This record gives sequence, C-alpha cells and structure tokens, in this order.
Amino acid sequence: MIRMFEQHRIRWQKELDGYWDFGKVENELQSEVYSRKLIVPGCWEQDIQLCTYRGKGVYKKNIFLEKGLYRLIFKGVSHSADVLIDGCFLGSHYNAYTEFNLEFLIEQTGNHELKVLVDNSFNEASALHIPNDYYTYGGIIRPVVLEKLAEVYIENMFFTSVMESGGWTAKINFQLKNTTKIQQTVALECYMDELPIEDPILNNITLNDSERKFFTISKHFKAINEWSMEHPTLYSLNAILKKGVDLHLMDDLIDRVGFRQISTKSGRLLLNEQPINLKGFNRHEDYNLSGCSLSPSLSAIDIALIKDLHANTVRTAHYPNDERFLDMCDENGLLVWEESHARGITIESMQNPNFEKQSNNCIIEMVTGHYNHPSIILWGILNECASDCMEGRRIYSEQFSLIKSMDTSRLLTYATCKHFTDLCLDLVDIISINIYHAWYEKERSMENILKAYEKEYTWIQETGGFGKPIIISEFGAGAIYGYRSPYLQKWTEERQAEIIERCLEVYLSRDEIVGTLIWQFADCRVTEEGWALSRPRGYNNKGIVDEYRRPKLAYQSVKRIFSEV
Ligand code: ADA
Repeated sequence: MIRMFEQHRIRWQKELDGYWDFGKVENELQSEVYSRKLIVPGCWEQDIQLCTYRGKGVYKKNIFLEKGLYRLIFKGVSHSADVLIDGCFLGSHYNAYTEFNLEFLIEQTGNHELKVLVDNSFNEASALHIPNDYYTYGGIIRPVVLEKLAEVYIENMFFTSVMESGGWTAKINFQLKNTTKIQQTVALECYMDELPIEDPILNNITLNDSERKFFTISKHFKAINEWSMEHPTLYSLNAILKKGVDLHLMDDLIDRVGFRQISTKSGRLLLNEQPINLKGFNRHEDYNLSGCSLSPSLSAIDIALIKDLHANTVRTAHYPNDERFLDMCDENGLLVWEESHARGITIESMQNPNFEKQSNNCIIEMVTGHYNHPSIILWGILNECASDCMEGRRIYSEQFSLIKSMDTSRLLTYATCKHFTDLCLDLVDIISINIYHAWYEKERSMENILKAYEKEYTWIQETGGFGKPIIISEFGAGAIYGYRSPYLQKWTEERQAEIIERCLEVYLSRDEIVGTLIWQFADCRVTEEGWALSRPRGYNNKGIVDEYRRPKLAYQSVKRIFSEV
C-alpha cells in the first residue's frame, strides 16, 4: 500500500513490493552474490542473520517494462541508495526518511533489471545517520513505486487553507512538467470532492521544451467543514490533465486536504482560532522484529493506542515519518509536530562538510512531500543540536528561513536541551524544551520539579522567548517492562509512572505550557555503537509501552491524566 487512499485513476502506477534478491556487499571488488531474498518494504535486520549487520547490501528485481518514460519513487531507503537500471546509474539519495524519485526512459520493451545498492554504515559521508539513541536500520524500508509518465505530468500540487472574510480560501499551487523536447499545450481540471474549482488559466497551459510550470489558483468558500481534532473532515483534491482538441486524458493526481489554520495569540496555541493544548508523545518508528519499516497495520496499532490514551499529538522524533502514518493522523484528527532528521548533533559534527547540504535536503523533501497533511501543524528542526553558539545559531536561522520560503502556513519550533545557554529562542513561534525533571536529576519531589521549571521559565522570558507559548517537548523516565517493585528503584515501572505523574501535574498547572509530549511512546532500539552499553537491553526504555506495544504501569497513569485535560 502506497498511501491510505487512491492517488491516481489515470496515471499508471505499480508498487514494487514483495521479495527482491539481496546480497551483502562486503567487498566492492567482488561480484555480487545474491544469497537470499528480502521483503520490500522492510529492514534487512528482520532477517535473523542480518539483525546487527551494518554495511552495504544490494537489492535486485527484474521487471517487465514497455517502451516509454518512467519514474521510480522510493519512499524511504536507509540510509543511502544508489539506483541502477540495466546496469546504468540512475541516481543516488541520502537519508532514510524522505522520498526521492528518478525518471528514466525504456527504449526496448521486455525484462529489465533494477538494482539498488544500500548502505547503512556510519562514516564521514553520513552527517545525519550517526551512532545514536535510536537505530539506523538498513534496507528499502518504505514502498517503491513505478509510474509511467505522460508527455506532461502533474509533479506537485500544494494546498493551503486560509480563514478569511467569514469563510475559507483555498489556494492551490500546481507544478507541471513537460517531459518532451517540444512545446505542449494542456488543460487542467480541478475538483474538490465533486465540486469543480475553475479558473481561466487552467483552460490553456503551454509548456516549452522540458519546462516546469508553476501557477496558483484560489477559491473562496463561505461554508466548508473544517478539519479539527473532533471532526477531521478531509476533502479529495483531484487534478486531471487533458490534451488536444479531443481533451483526451493525460495524467492525474489525487490528494487529501483539510481546511484548518494553526496560529498563536497572546501566548496561546490556536487551531481554527480556538485555543488548544497538545498532549501526547514522541514516537520513533520502531517496532521489534520489523525495525523502522512499519506496515500500515502496525502503524494503526500505534494510532489506536495513542487515541486510547486520550492523546491528541505525536512528535515524529527525530525525522520525517512514513506518509501512511501521517495519512492516519489526518483521518483520526491527531496533530503532528514533524521534524527534519537530526538528534543531538554537536557543533563539531554540524561542521561536517556534508551536514548542511544533507540537513537542508531533508527539510526540502520533508516539506515538499508532506505539505498537504492537515495533521502537521508544526515544523521542527535540529533536536538538541548546537543552538547555544553563534555558528549553530546561523544554521538554525538559515534552516528556519528555508522552511519559511516553502511554507508560511505552519508554526516553527525546535526542541532544546541547552538550558540557560540557548541563543535561538527568538527564531521560533513556540519554545520547546526537553527536560527530564526527576529522572536525570536526583530530586523527584513536585516542589523541586516546579522550582526547577520556574527558574527556567524566568530565564526563557528574558532571552528571546518572552510571551511565547511553551511546549515541554520531552520529559519522562525509563522503565524495563516487567520490572516491578514497591521500592520504586530506578528502571521499575512504578518509578516511571510516579515521575510522569508528578511532571504532568506540575506542567498541566501552568498556563504558558500549551503542550506536554512524553518521551516516549514506545521503547526503541539504539545503536550498538556508542549507546547500547549505556541503555539497558540496547534499548531506549522510556516508552510507556515496550517495543511489542505491551503497556507498562505508566500507561494507565497517562490515560487517566490525559482524559482529564
Ligand atoms: C534527548 C533526546 C531523545 C532521547 C532522550 C533520552 O532528549 O532528544 O532522543 O535520547 O534524550 O532518552 O535521554
């Protein structure tokens, strides 16, 4: 399954899921040995003999193709990919969590060989995937889609909704691409559900040789059903490209959109002009035995548990998520803080010559790919990176400018751990702090939690955060599933529940705190390099469910407290 809804009725599309031939590549001078078959999408760690393999591997699949122009869309390859068709290099991509696509021409109908060289190793070339408190898996972790392209096709369609003059205005930005060397003239029809959205410019669009054409239309609606947490109304936005005097069907693109607006006012967070509070979790895409490649059914289990917990928000710590999970958030009225890929990168590592290019590419691909999801209300960047020095501030500032150049409809934030030293609070709409009161500190009384928070709140008011809404973006404690003791030793479920209860009681008593996001929803695997020895079981155990989604004691505490706010 590519998305939770049909994206094309005209364009030919095929998902290349199922078994692919696979071989480890431990010596690039050797010819490839395809020793097994692996399921795509999936992580190679799902294979018992590859569970700890870090290095290169090659996937191969033979596909029958007729003559024509095609596009391959890879929704996620972890973490680096080189793609070849019939031995010819098509292109490469870095970063597991964003999609990339490659066009290619088939001149001979018949069987063709598709190969993908994948690498999940840690080295200087990889500035974002580094030894970390989450695992970098290996493989073609998300769907692969093959499309046949017409002479002109709809490359992108961006929908923005604005509350104005007593109703809603929909703005739709189209990007068409001429794949030929000759001038093409087309017509575009656009529907929202069955309602036509007309504009004279759609009737006659001319594209020159290989031209990409961008244009925007808009339509005002007096009465429309808003997208909200309680009523997440979605509309099908359908664009149809036609050509020639007979206006024959050429291409189409269907997406799902919602009318909603996110803003801040007087220190409050507003959804459709109504104040809201975020209550939820940080969630890694990690499920025991299936790694970071979550099928829709596994993602649906998480959605159901998050709703059972009376939560309304998920932070995609610390990278862009699988689109099908975001589709589910759209359908269920869950709010999303989506963030570009980075966790705890020092200023020295941010100066890796690959870092800014890789980080900016991730942002561009995240915003481009996920723009139309109404559930995404916040863009975040650079979790716990170097926001406490001027060089780091330059990078934060440039990345926020990059996002604003692509999307001004969402709020911006970043999660900091640079307590009392952060230099970037003035750059964002919402201040977000990661603070593990009572876990990483010895003291765990509520008085101490409150005192520690108030001290930081005062500092925030004086250093760029004055009057801004605050999210406690990470707080929590570790617990090993099944380790129970009335003595509340560290790592017991009882201790975790107590700490989360006390923290929530303090944070929920503060008006300026508009969000509380527990670290974390589920336990996740960490890298053996640099982390496994300091993380019991080689896992980050701060989930309120474990990696099998078995609830710990804290589950009931959180469910009770979230049901009351
Ligand atoms: C940081 C980090 C998380 C996780 C957490 C922890 O806040 O953002 O990814 O590592 O610490 O468990 O200590």
